[in-house]
Amino acid sequence: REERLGAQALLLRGFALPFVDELLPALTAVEAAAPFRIMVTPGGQSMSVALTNCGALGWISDRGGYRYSPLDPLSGQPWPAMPEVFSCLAHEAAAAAGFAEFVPDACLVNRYLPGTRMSLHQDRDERSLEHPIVSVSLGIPAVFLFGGHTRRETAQRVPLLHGDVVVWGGEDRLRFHGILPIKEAVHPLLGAQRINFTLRKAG
Ligand code: MD3
Ligand code: FE
Repeated sequence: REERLGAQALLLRGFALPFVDELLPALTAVEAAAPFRIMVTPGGQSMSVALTNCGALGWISDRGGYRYSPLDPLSGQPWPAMPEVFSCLAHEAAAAAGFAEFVPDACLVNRYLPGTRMSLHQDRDERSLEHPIVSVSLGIPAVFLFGGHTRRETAQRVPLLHGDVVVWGGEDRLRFHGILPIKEAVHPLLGAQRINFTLRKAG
């Protein structure tokens, strides 16, 4: 149930399934303290995906740029603490992919409704790019675009399903990636949405 996407990118099919009973109430608690919201890009466009964060640092976007912040700009308060089940899952998945001692300090939670997409981009707002990123998919399916180190290289299409975990590090850390528009579907636990959360060492 392991698929190698790159030299240091590993897809762990269903890795999060044993954690789901604990992940869902933890997500509900995060969302209650820091609701999903649509952010604006530095260029002034509204994003398609709604997002929130938990942990010491949260990723934000506004007219001033992309960055990590210890405070939720909506409430002025710190982001909700990272639930233990999130950090445990991230630590175990990173270890399974060969990254020992991964301790995330930031968790970006993305919510996709049908029709929502994420265009090709690189993740480079973290202070050190040495640390891996662990991504967890829940709810309705998505097609993940796994590109190269330049925008023009053609991207592989990889389906991501409820419970799938991907770990990205090393030479694959700066690959372009994105999500195709989500198809209409209903998941028995999450309804008509996909939740993706990524665990990062941002500070
Ligand atoms: C490959 N999220 O939040 S997760 C993001 O499904 C993001 O919501 C997508 O891209 C989502 O930035 C994809 C998979 C992922 C996350 C980070 C990566 C793939 C990555 C960083 C480097 C290379
Ligand atoms: Fe990304």
